[in-house]
Amino acid sequence: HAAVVKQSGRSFPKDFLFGTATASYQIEGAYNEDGKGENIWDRLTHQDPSPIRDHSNGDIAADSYHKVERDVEMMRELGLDAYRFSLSWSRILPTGFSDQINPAGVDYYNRLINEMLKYNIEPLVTLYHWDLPQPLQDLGGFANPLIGQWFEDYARVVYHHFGDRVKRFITFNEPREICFEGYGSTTKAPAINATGIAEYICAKNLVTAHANAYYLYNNEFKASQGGQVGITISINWFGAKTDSAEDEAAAELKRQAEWGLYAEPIFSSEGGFPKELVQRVGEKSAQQGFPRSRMPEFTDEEREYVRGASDFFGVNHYTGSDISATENLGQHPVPSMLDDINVGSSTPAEWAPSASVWLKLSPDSIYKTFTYLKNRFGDWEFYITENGWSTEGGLDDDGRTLYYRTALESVLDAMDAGVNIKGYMAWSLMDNFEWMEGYIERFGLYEVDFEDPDRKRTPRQSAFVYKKIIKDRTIDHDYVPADNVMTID
Ligand code: GBH
Repeated sequence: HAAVVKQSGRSFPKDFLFGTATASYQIEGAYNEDGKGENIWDRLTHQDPSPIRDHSNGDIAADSYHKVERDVEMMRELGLDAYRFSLSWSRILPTGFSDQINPAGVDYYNRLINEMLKYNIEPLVTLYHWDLPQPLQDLGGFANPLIGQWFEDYARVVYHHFGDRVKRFITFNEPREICFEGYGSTTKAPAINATGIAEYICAKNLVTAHANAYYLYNNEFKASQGGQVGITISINWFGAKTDSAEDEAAAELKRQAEWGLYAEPIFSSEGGFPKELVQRVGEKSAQQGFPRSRMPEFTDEEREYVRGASDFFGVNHYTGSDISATENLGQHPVPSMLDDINVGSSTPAEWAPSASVWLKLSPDSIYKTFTYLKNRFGDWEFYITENGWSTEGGLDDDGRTLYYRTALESVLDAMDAGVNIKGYMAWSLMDNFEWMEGYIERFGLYEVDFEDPDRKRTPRQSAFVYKKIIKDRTIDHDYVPADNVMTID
């Protein structure tokens, strides 16, 4: 692989957090054990006909509910500083509401956290990675403003039970995927498909629910627990395809619709939804005969409440694309977010493909993203809470190794440019249920044998490479693992 020419010799600071990430529904299994309630992914994957590519589900997944010791052993093998995982809301609160706590669910996470802490592996805990309790969905889910109260009540239970040991909480994983994909399309549960309407309603309710959980921590827990609360937004790089004013404006609109919708209310100095997007949706709504904009507004009080409500800025970053005002515009339902912005995207032919259609190796998109974020939103503490590469399986995964090395060089570029990136979580520790793609696309540093009742985990080549990077705190592009024997150092 000649693509990476940089042999930097630069190093990551000692206190930089190297980790891996997973999510509850994707790894835990035990979908109906020990009192866990039904969630929206249980419901979606059990539909007939199945909307999942290989008709699979997360009923067993990687069986992590029964594998605390082995999962932590893998973290120790890699030498991780941190591990990001998510809590299953319906495992802790089977009905979604906080009046009924499931002790077995609390116990599972206690055992996991305690096992990690034995080996100084810091837990980064996501409260919500897409698995809403079904009873709350039956009441409208994120389209109901009461989600703000339900989530706050759940957050109180989480802080109360785990906050003595967990010092970094992430409220939501990827608002775009929750709102746009779940409510404004059919590509994630609950697949509401109220295009051009529900994703905007969800966005306002979600950032407000996040702020509730942030202030709750500040007011009732911070003094005694001393931790931090942030949010993770999926941010890929959208640059203009050419330097024409039209393409620049198209790229700006794309950034605002894909992630500014969630980042701007929390992290910008003005707060509220992004200006050009608000204007565009207002104009389109009027043309379409709506008496008011399809995009809800914030009152001044609401805007002030959400603005600045975070201790850090989490980013899941995977790739990038070039945005055009005129090319590849595609066909979109009316109304819809995609019709509202009406831009096209493409990627350079030389970017290597992964096993996922949407994921190409974009060599400097981390640098571009983070320098942009710092310029636009200011000097936040940033965490890269996911970054990773898919294959169709197999232990020889040069493509993944190249991806991680390239990405980490780009992280160093951004840090050299003064961006305060505090940590990096590789997606993923192990193969898992890849949502609509089932078990077809594999993101793990460890391969999981889903045919084996024991769900045996085996390190891939990239696991050895990542381990060496963590240990050396630098990227040796020439390193080739000598044998495939994994040990705990
Ligand atoms: C992350 O999302 C998720 O947080 C994680 O759970 C997931 O396993 C990981 O990525 C890998 O996918 O197929 O063209 O409709 C990253 C953002 C948004 C990327 C949805 C894939 C589907 C595009 N994801 N997108 S498409």
